[in-house]
Amino acid sequence: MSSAPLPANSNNLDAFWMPFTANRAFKANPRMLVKAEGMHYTNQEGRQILDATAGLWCVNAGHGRQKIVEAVQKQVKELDYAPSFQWGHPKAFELAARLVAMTPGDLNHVFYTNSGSEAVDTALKIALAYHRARGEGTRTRLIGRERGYHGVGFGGISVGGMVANRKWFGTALPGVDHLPHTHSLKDMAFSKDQPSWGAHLAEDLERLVALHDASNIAAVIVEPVAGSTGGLVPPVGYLKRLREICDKHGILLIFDEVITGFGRLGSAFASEKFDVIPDMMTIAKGVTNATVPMGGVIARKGIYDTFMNAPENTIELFHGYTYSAHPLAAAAGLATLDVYKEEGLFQRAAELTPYLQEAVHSLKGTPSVIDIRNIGMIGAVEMESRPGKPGTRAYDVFLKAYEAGIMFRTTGETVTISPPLIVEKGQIDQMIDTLGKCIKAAA
Ligand code: PXG
Repeated sequence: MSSAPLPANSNNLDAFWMPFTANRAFKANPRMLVKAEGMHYTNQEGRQILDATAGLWCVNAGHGRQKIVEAVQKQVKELDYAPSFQWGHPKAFELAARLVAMTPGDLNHVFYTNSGSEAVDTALKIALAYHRARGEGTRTRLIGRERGYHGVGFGGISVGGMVANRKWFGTALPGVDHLPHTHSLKDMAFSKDQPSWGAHLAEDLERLVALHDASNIAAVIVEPVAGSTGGLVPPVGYLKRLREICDKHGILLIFDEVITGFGRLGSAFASEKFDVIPDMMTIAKGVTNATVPMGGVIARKGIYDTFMNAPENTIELFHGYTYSAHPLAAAAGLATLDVYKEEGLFQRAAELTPYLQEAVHSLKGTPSVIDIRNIGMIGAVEMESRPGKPGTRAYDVFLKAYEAGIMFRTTGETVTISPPLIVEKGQIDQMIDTLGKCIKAAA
């Protein structure tokens, strides 16, 4: 049964059970990345791969940024770890202050996690505890949305709306409902930026209130732009309407800004871009440029203040992680925010948006392409499935593009582009040109 450990240089790829990966296909034909700098990865064969997806929507300032690398190196020597339960370290507070200075309204308090999934579960727990602390403990129901992705914790898959992420894992959280997703090929195919159709879909929240009564509903969570299910852009007026209905019924509104935060839409956060202030927002990914894992929940003042009514020596919220506010993550976060600011990367993303928009929409008319969507530095190209073989066309495009030296992401039959915000126009051209060729080749 047990065997001797394999030598370190062995090519055995068996032991690592890879996440969200076709393990056997990958291990038969690995795409191994060994270096990254700027806009490029280098694979094990020494080939350069242009990063059209900022890793997994997270390396917004590009790879191997010296300032961030040095900050982490310095930090690991100075203070490798400090607990955040009943202890603190200065950079955790400094980063929180910097973050809340970037958020709109009174989104003034940061609760640190290590990932987006933990941020989502944390936000849902805060919502429940908040209502209870106010004496409205019957507000327990949570509302997500079809085609939403909120990570892989039990909370996240419960409010999430991706069937493959849910169907294997039992009943998940009870008391969860879903709003309809906002995508309709018939009504919005090839829309540029926000589609004009679809704001009325927010009214479905009124139906759920009528069904359950507002006194039983704690929170609504949505991605301002649904990333993982293929760049679904919110219809004009939709998010504002959700905000209004939540306000009317005392329901908390949570924006999952794990992808939309830190410049992806040409603003610090989607809440700023869409001029809608949620009660809580979740962050992760771009907060540290993905150099060190970190996530968080940013809550409005009124939520934080509600918890601060307990006697002074009691713990107000029984929640947290060993690595909440890890010093390396805090150091990476501070340096990352410096880089964003010094290089004006959010502004740069806003300025490049029309270019990416025209580039991605130039693929209209390519055989099999049935929709193209874009907002900020997100582009998505959806193809028709091959009869009886859903998903295979996009997977082929993904593999062909890798051979051609580009990293894309796919979901279903959609290919998404979400490059680091340092991308050059010529590199956008290269991405689109390669994508067009690969789509044709995958006919
Ligand atoms: N919320 C949103 C909106 C996300 O996009 C998470 C939560 C979970 O974050 P963590 O850090 O726990 O993974 C995410 C993550 C893709 C892709 O290809 C997207 C994510 C992760 C991996 C792949 O679209 N988003």
